[in-house]
Amino acid sequence: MTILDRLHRSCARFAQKTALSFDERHPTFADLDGGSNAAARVLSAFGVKRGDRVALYASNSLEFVLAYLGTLKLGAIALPINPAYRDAELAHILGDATPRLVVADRDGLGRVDAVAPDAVVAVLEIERGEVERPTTHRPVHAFMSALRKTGMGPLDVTVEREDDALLVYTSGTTGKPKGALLTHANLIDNALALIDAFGWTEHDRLVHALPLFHVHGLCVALHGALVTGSEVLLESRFDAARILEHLARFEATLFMGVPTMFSRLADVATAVRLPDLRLCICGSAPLQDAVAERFARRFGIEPLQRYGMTETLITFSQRHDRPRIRGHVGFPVAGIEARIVDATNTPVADGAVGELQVRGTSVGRGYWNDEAATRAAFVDGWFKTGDLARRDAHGGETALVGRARELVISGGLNVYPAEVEQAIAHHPDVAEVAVFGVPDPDFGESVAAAVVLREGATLTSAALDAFLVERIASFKKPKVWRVVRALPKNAMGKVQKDVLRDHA
Ligand code: MLC
Repeated sequence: MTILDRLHRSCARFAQKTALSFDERHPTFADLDGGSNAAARVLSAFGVKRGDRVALYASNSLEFVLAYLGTLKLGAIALPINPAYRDAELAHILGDATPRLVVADRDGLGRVDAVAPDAVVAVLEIERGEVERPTTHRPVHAFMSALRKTGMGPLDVTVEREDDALLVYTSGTTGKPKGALLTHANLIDNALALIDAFGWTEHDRLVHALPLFHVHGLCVALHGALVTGSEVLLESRFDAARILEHLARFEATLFMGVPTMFSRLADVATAVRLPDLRLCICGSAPLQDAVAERFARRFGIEPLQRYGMTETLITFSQRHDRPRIRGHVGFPVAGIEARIVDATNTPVADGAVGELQVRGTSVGRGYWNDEAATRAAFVDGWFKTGDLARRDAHGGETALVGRARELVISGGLNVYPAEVEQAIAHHPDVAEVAVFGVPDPDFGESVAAAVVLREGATLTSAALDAFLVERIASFKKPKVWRVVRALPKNAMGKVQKDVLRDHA
């Protein structure tokens, strides 16, 4: 069984029910099924075959959903890319994943053209309103127009559980994003496990304000809705006041988000009440108790916490029918085993802190084109999460207490300092740089940088910020800059980021 089989089942049961609302359009489950069949045919006409990668370089839209499902229906691999990525990040991903086709919106199109003029055969433009003549040398095809002219009947392609389905690039420890590969089995098994943990049924109504280009929005939110046959209001972006209004008007029963979203929702100054909302699910970053408290006080709902990673999908969750303990992420979901180990990979006793390792149905194969990174990610078949965890006494809930690796999670987005350090180090006036995370009231954590300038250089933080604009996605740019005379180092010559963090 795959997500596609379950989508098919939802279509058979709820053919005429609205599946998804976006931008004044309200396709039914039958429309989604037919539309994604047509999308598969359009992609196939461009030569996309089983195993090929199809890049989806765009923000949320109905077209994104159709192109994604169409890709899966061909047995091809969907490659969602954050549209915030700048030239270097995009060039790396396109060069590494070598997609046969890129589906992009207008902005994305120009960027693909600039960074990969020859790497990609064709580009399908997601039209929004008027289509102007594109400024590209390569043939550009209007996706929705092509879709309307194409047959909606089922395709003669069989997709197996072990087929690769999804390739998502995550910020890399070594400075370059790495592609985490997930199979159809990973996707469906995790969707079913989460549906059980959340008590999700066809009667639920989800306001979906997460980006579809990450696994939270795609695999947790969208897959769950397609599999259960529940209705979704898809948002193009997160705007707290607007989302609150939509939650009320749509009579949403479910909402999912990253901690920043819960924090911003709790701060909206309106009297809106949400009597239909039964469950709010928070993940992708640690939820601070204070944020949970503010949200619970405002809306009378304690967010349910779950834990995951792109590479493993969601491996821990609290349950909808059990009390929620703040600062905890519940238990391993169905199909997942977990252990907490010391530096020799020996399990520690309950109550002790160690690295969390997981294995089971949703843990992906590893990294695309990178056997060394894949080998390093696993030990004896266990995936090393790099997160430090503690299981409460007597096999109770697990709490995440820190990270074994340097990683900043800003508003639910992963940023590895090495990647930002490399970008800053390219500036000719920079002698040394260290990037680290600092607490942030909105994003939970944000990126900070300490820079040592070359002799005689007089660089301002504004100039450094401007230097980074076209080099890295803006969410990775430091929000706090310090120009320092020297970086604090230990006896081994390693930069003491905890010292920098304390100063910042
Ligand atoms: C936006 N900005 C951020 C940021 N998001 N800066 C730091 N951290 C972030 N997370 C910056 C932009 O770069 C921009 O800067 C400015 O804020 C305005 O951009 P925006 O797009 O209008 O921001 P906003 O809508 O406010 O976005 C905030 C957000 C968004 C929280 C809604 O970041 C978001 O959707 N986060 C969710 C990410 C997610 O889905 N993660 C799941 C990964 S999967 P400038 O300089 O250009 O003005 C995973 C596995 C799991 O982790 O377990 O789920």
